[in-house]
Amino acid sequence: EIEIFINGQSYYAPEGSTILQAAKANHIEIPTLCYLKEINEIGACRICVVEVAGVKNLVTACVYPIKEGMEITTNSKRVFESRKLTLELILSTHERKCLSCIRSGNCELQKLCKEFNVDDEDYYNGENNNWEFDDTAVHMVRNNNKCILCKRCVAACDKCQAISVIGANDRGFTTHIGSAYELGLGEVACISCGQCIVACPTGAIHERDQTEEVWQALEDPEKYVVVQTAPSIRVTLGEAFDLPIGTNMEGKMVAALRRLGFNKVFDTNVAADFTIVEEANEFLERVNNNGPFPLFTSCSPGWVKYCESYHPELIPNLSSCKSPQQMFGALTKTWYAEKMGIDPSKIFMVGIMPCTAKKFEVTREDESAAGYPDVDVALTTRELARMIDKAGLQFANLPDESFDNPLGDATGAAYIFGATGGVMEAALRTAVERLVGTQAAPLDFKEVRGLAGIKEATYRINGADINVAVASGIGNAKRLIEERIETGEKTYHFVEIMGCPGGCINGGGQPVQPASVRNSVDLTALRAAALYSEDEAKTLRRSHESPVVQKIYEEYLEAPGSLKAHHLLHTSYHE
Ligand code: HC1
Repeated sequence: EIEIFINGQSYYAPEGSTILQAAKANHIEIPTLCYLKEINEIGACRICVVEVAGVKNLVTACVYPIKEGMEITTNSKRVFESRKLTLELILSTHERKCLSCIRSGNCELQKLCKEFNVDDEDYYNGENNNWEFDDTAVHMVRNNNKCILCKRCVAACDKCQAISVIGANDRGFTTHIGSAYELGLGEVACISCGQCIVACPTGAIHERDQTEEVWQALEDPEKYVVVQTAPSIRVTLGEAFDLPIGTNMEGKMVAALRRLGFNKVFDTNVAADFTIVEEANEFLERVNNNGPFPLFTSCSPGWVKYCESYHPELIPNLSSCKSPQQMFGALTKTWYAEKMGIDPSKIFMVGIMPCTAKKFEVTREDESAAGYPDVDVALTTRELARMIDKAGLQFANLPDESFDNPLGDATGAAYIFGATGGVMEAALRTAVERLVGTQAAPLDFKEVRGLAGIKEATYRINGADINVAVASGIGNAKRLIEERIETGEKTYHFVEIMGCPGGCINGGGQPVQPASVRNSVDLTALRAAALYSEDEAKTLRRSHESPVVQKIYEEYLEAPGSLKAHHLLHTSYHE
C-alpha cells in the first residue's frame, strides 16, 4: 500500500489503484457516469474529474493511477464547476421528461443533477436529434433521446456478452447508439439478455413494460389469473424497496401478489424440480446411449437463442427440456386446469422473471402444451415492483404469507437454480443418486458453486469419469465452447450455461443498482448467498424427492421421459 492525500487527509491504498478505486476504498465517493467496474473503464464522460497537485488540468479519476504522496482534491470549487458544466452539456441534448420516466428516482443522471444544482431551465433548449423510438424487439425499447453516450450498454453487449450487436453509429453531434445499418434491435441477432439495461444509468433503454396487460387480465372477470415467481425474485425484489441486497422476501412477495389480485400465487421452483427430473433423465439416457455429449442445459432463453443463432451445430446437444417457466405454464394449463375443472383458455399465466429474455421465450414456437401459450406474459422483477408501488402496497410492512397449494412447495435444489452452477448441482443430486443409489449419493457438489465465469469438475461415478462444466455470461460460454469444447481440448458430458454473468440473480430484469453500488459491492455474490442458505434450510434438497413432483408423475405424467412428459415438458429448437 502507498500513502496518498485526499482533501488534505492521509490515506493508504494499493499501488496500481486508480484514484477512483483508492477513494472508494477509503469511503470517499467520486461520481461516475460512464465508469462501471470491470465493464466500462473508458474515462469518457469527465464527471469523475479531480485535481492532482502539480498537474495542470483536471484528471479523470476512473483511469488515473495513484502515486506515492499524491495530493488529490475531490471537492474544490473548480472540480464542482467542471462537473456541473459537464452535466449541463449532457442535459442540453437529453430528453428531460423525467416525471414519468421509468428510471425517475433511480436515474444516475438525475441524482447528479440534484447534487450539483443543475435545474431543467429553458436554456438547455437547442438543436436536438429527435431520434425515433426503437420498439422492434420483444423484450426492450430504446429511446436515444435519453441516451448520454456513456457506452456502458455497448461494453456490456461486447465485453461481457460477446454479442456486439450495438455500437456507436455516426460521428459528432449525430453520434448515437444503434445496430449496424440502423437495423432495429428486433432485426439483429440480439439474445434479449438485457445486460445493457441493467448497465444503463438513465431511462434510455428499458424492458418492454407489460404491466398494463397484466392489470387488464386482473380486471377481467372471465380470466383466471395465475402467477409464478422465479427462484431468484424472492432475494432481489426487496432491493426495489430499499431493503439490503440479498434479503429473502419470499413471504412479503407472496402477500403482495395476492393483494394485487392474482387468483393463485405459485412458485416456479416447483417446475424447476420437474426440469431437473426430466433433464437428469435425459442425461442418463445419453449416458446409456453414449451421447451425444455434452448435454447442454436449456433453461436460460438468452443462452438458447445464442446457441440457435451463433452455434446451431450444437442444437442436437441442447436439452429438449422446456425452461421451468414454460413447464410451469404447461402443467398449469393441463394437469391443474383438468384437476380444478378450469377451462385452460381462461387461464392467464404470468411469470415474474429476473430476465428480459423470458419475454421472448413466451413467444417461442412449440411452447403451448394445452393449445394455448404456456405463459401469457413474463414480467421482470422491476415491473412487479412498479405494480406493487402503483397499488399502494407498503412492501416492507406486508405480512409474510405462503404460496398456494399444490404448486407452491419445492425442494432446496430448485432454489439454487437462480445462481450459476445451481442447475448443474441440482441435476447432479438427482442423476448421481440414480446411478449410485441413495446411500452412496452425495448432496453437495461444491465444485460447481461460486462466481467464476467458467467452472469445471470431474466426478468418478461407478468407475467412470463424468466431466461437467458451468459457464455464465455469454462471453464465458463462447470461450468455453470455442476454446475448449470445439477444439476437442476437453470432453464434457454435461454443461450448464446461463446467459447472464452469475446466473439469473444478475439477470437483465433485476432491480437496477447504480454504478456507485456495483463498483463497491459484489451484487451477485450477496444475492446468491441468500439462495444457498434457503437450500440449506430445506429438509428436502433433491428434486425427485418433491411430493408434488411425485404425485403429478403418478397421477398424470406417468414417468420421467414418458410420451406425455415429452408432449408437455419438452420443446424443439431451430436455427
Ligand atoms: Fe432463472 Fe429458471 S432459474 S432461468 O435462471 O431455470 O430467468 O431466477 O426462472 O424458467 O426456475 C431466470 C431465475 C428462472 C426458469 C427457473
